[in-house]
This record gives sequence, C-alpha cells and structure tokens, in this order.
Amino acid sequence: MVVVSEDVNSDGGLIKLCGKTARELSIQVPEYDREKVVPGIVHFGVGGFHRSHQALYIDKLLAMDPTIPFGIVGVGVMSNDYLMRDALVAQDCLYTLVEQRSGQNDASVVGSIIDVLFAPRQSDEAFAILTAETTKIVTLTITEGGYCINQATSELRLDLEGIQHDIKNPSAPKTVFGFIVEALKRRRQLNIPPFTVLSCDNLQENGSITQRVILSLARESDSELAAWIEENVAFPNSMVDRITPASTEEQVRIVQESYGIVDACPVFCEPFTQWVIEDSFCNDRPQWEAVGVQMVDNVLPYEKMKIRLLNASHSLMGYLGYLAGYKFIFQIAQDAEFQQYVRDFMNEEATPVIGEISGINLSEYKDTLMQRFANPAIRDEARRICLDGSGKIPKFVLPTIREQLRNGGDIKRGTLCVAAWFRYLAGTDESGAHYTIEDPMAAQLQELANEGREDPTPLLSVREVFDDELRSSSAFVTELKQALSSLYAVGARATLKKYL
Ligand code: CS2
Repeated sequence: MVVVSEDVNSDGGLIKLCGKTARELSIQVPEYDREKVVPGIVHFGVGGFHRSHQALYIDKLLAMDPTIPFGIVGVGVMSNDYLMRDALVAQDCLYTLVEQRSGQNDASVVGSIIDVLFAPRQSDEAFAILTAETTKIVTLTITEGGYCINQATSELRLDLEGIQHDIKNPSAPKTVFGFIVEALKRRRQLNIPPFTVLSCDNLQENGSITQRVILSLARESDSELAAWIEENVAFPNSMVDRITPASTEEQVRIVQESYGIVDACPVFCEPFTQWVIEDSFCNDRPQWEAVGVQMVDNVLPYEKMKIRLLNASHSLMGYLGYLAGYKFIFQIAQDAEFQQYVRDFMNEEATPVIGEISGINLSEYKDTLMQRFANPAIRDEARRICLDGSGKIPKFVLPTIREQLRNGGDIKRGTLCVAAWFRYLAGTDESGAHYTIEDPMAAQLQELANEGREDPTPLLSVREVFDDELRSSSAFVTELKQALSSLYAVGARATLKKYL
C-alpha cells in the first residue's frame, strides 16, 4: 500500500477537477488567472514525466509572476495520444501532482499546461501554435526510442515509415520532427524568428542529437532550409531528473480517497527533482534560475553522470530484478545482493568513465541515488524500466562498456545487464510464464532472443543497437556469452551471486 496523508476534503464529498472547481479543493491550486496565461512553449509528449517536471517549473514561475509569456501547449503525435488529450482537456488541463515522501504525500494542482492538441486530428491548430510569434520554445519528451535514429550511430533512420512519409509530405507530417521542420520553414517564410528546440529526454547530448535529426530531415526536402536552421536555431543540451512511475488506476483512487478529487490523470513522483540546461537559446526563455533550474555553459558532464549512473542502474535492477521475480524497483534496491551489484557497477565501471565534475561530490550523488531507488513510497515498476530497451540500453549502458573496454577497465556488471536484457527479451520468465515485450522493435528482438537463447550472436547482429566495435570485441562477446549461459542455466538469482 502507498502511504497517504489523511488530508480528506472537508465536507467529505468528491469534487471533479476542472477550472471552475479548483478553488474549492483542500490542496494547493494555481492562484494565477489561467485564462490570461500566454502560451510560449509548445511541448511534444505530454506524459507523466513532463507533468511532474517541466510543467511544474513553469507552474512555479507563473505563481511568482502570472504575466510571464511561457504557458505550455502540449501536442501529441502518437496514435493513442488522444487519450491523454481528452482526459486533460475534460479537466481544463489541470491535474494533481503527488510528491511522495516516506509516510507523507504533498499534493498540489498544476496549471501551467493551458491546452493539449492531438496532432493527427488537429494539425491546423498545431501549426497555428507552432508558427505563432509568441511561441519561443519547443520542448520534447518523446522517449529515448522516439528520436528515429539508429541508436548505435545516432543517425536519422530514413527507412522508418514515419520519416519516409514526412519526406514525401512535408506540409502534412506525422512525426514530431516533421512538424518542427515544417513549422520552422513557415516561420522563416513569414519572417518570424525561430523557436529554440529543447530536448528533455535521457540521451547524452540530447540537443545535438535533435539538431542532427532535424537537419537530416530538412536536407531531404529543402537543403536551403536546412542551412538556415543550422545557422539560426538553437538546440541546447539538457539533463532532466525526477523518477515518475507510470500512471495507474490505484493513483486515481488514492487521489479520490485522500483529497476528495476526481482526477482522471494524476501524476505521482519522488520528491527529488533536477534540471540542468545549456544556456544557449535563439529566442526568449523563462528565468528558470528563479525556480532552481541550473543554467550552465556545458551540460554534458551532468548528462553523463545522470544517464550513466541513474538510468544505467535502473536498467541493471530492472531486467535482472524482474527475472528474479520482483515487481517494484524499491524492492530490488532494498535487496542486499542487488545493492552490492549496483554499487559495484557504479564504482568500478561507471565512475572511471565519468571523471570529475566540478561542484559535484560523486560519492554523495551515488548514495543519494541508492536512497532514491529504495524509497518504498515510489511504486515504480520494473516493467516500466524494462520497456523500450532498444532505445535505452544503447544510451544508458553500452557507452560505458565501450569506454571501459578502450581503457582496459572492468565491464562484467554492465555486460550482465545486457545479458539480462537478452534473457528478458525471450518473453518468458524463469517459471515459464509469458509476458509482453514493449518495444518498437519487440517482434524482431523477441524472435532473435529465442533463436539464440544462450548464444547472443543473433541479437548482437542488430545494427540499430550494436556497432562493430562492440560486436567485434572478444572481451565483450565472451563475457556476454558467459552471463547469458548462466542466466539460462541457473537463473537470475544464482547468476547474480557469482558477480558479488
Ligand atoms: C528510467 C527513467 O525509463 C527509465 O529507464 O531510468 O525514466 C528515470 O526514472 C528518469 O530518467 C529519472 O529522472
């Protein structure tokens, strides 16, 4: 059970969350007049993470000064994004954010999102806001796998159906990148200054990758436009951090029972939050510093630290922990053997490639991570961590293995994680029960996992995930074979013990 506060709505009745009823709620709600908020940010990918993180920072800024022209309009391009759109619009885009501490929750209503569009049905509205002079920034949380790149090389995949479509139909795009390229083209024609494109996904050099994807796509249809984008549009790198479990029916129930609020899409998250942004914008930006965002010249050391420690450790715990029979990350993080595995990985394999970061005490950072992972209030499921491995593993884990190999360092714990991913991709657990692999490449990966079983060769041949350097490293391949054979022969728990 999640520990919830006893803060029940005073008259015991239920209130359906929307603009009109917000003032009647017993928790903190936006005091500013949302009708007057000017949109300045268009956000692609309104999921839980955007709403626990970027939207909250803007909400805090609006609370300090309601006249800042940086309200958010969300846009969804994925086929089921209408679900979030409909749920949010039905409650005037308000939602309850519950920050979970042990033994106590802090809930508030966030008001910075003022509209959400479903691009497949509202593309005119999407272009209207993307080309508005008031739109200064386009932000993205489209997941690591959503960048339409070969994960091993970070190049745009021209073979993808959506990208092919956008090359042939630039004025009626389907992908986020198609919308951005076309919007920039129209702004240029209309003589409206371009917006900054700010990626908020866990990709090292997320801004540079976004720039590369957008330039590659633009070049396919209009090389002059591509040159103009390169010259005029900024793509800052950023590091984002806040553990935000996937939405569940239980969260809806808790919000109802604890606060008397009927909210179809609340968000639950941990208390910790961090956002570091490279201060390079081609148009106006909010004064994010005022609400704790770190604006820096070079964000790369922060990105590297976070992705190679937090996200990679999540993958280490997720796949092996799931195979060992755990449901939640906090349970895995409280298991002494997993603790040692993760700590040893961070100390022996990740830390040597991260190096010093000025102003950061890495050993304190790692301690904090272990505490955050083990927070029992955060019901973060291993299944959430295990989804989209083809986007995550090449970004979270493989770069560390590659760099350690080059330096002659240890790679065994990171490689065990890759083996656990391969074992997980078989789609049956140790008791023979089946589960669904959620990944854009699921069908192909699952087939190759079962073709190879103890032999990693079929999966290693996937060029969208592994590059030649890793494929041809006998140290890596030998280590991977051993780990995978052990997982099939004796299972996750007994294999883990061999690594301690
Ligand atoms: C997680 C991230 O998806 C994952 O594998 O590691 O979603 C993680 O929870 C966030 O990046 C935390 O900031």
